[in-house]
Amino acid sequence: MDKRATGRNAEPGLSTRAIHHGYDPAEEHGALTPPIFMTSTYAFESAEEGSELFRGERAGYIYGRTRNPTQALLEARLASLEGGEAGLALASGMGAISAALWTLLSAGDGVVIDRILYGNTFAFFTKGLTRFGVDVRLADFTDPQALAHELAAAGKVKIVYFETPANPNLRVIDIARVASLAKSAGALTIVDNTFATPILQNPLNLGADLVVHSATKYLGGHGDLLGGALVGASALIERIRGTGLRALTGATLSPLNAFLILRGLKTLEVRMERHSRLALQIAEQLERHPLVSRVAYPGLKSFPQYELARRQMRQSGGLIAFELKGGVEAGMAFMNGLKLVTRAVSLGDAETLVQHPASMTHATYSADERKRHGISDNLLRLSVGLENVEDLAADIAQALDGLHAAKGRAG
Ligand code: 4LM
Repeated sequence: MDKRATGRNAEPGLSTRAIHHGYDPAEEHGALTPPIFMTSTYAFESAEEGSELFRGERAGYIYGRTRNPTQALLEARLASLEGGEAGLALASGMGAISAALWTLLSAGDGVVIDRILYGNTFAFFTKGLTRFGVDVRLADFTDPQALAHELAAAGKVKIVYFETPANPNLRVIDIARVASLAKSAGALTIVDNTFATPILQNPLNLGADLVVHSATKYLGGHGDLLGGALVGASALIERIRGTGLRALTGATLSPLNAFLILRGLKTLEVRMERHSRLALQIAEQLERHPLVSRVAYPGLKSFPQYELARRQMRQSGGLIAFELKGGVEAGMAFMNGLKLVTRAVSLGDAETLVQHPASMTHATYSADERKRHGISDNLLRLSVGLENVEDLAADIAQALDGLHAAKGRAG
């Protein structure tokens, strides 16, 4: 979508692009909503045309594993929102991660990852890629010296990979700083932007080479689908489409899910504003409570990287990590005492969700790894939804009061 499209002499805003970019109703019988192309394959006008398409001598659709018009619109909108040349839609966040890294890495290559990642991403690197001869190294990316040390120690580092804010403890990493260190070492920087979404930050504008999303979360936004996406330079994206998606994983997003994510994108900015506003109120409520020992939320002044988060992110997002004074036992009792908040993994939905990373999303880390990497066994993760904040606050207050009462009885 260019400047002329809105009649305004500036690039259209994020919501305008999320709603209009890449689609003209006139091309589809005037349909306001883009159609869903439920097709697995495409007819060739002639045998010669089919051969030319396969040889790449002509552009067009061949088969649904690699391209579909509904996916293509989603890819164009995500690329526009992230400020990248091209996008690639995939079946899940893990599908996006594995398609990208299997395309870009070979046996003998090095990769440096941050110590705090979503549990299955951590397992993909440390238990998966290591089986294929990839040298996987860990560093604390909040410490640039530690990253520089690993970059120098490893042989051929091809990729530097991290999440910010990180799952589950919301540690924030300086994207520009890490990307510049990676660049000096000749490595590509890949950033998982799932927690922030393109509404809160755009890693490509800060020097990253590829952005990863689990579209299952905020992009879809309604807890009804799995999806993933990548955004980066066209040549890089087409390499991953041709190798990682087409030949190595087949992790294709269905056209119906592409449609649902396109629908979710239309309200992404509105939702992120509300998620962020509600989460700050809940984080402040938790911070004030005597049974809460620690709250991590990038929008709280007490957050260790508050200044970096303010500089790097437009808003603070919908996730909160916190610990209760009574440890794991109190955490479990608190979760069981909640009536409105749902006990579930995943995040970014309209429903507020709570989970215990050590025994759930991050159970792929051993107890020793969690300890060394700073993922406390006491940590709870709250994905603040879109309900009325008074109702959420009341539910959290009554569950905390329940702990008080239990503590009183025990004492
Ligand atoms: C969860 N997360 O944390 P798919 N990247 C990030 C994630 O949080 C996730 C993925 C990738 C959770 C799932 C149960 C930062 C997932 C993987 O689940 O494969 O779409 O995304 O609760």
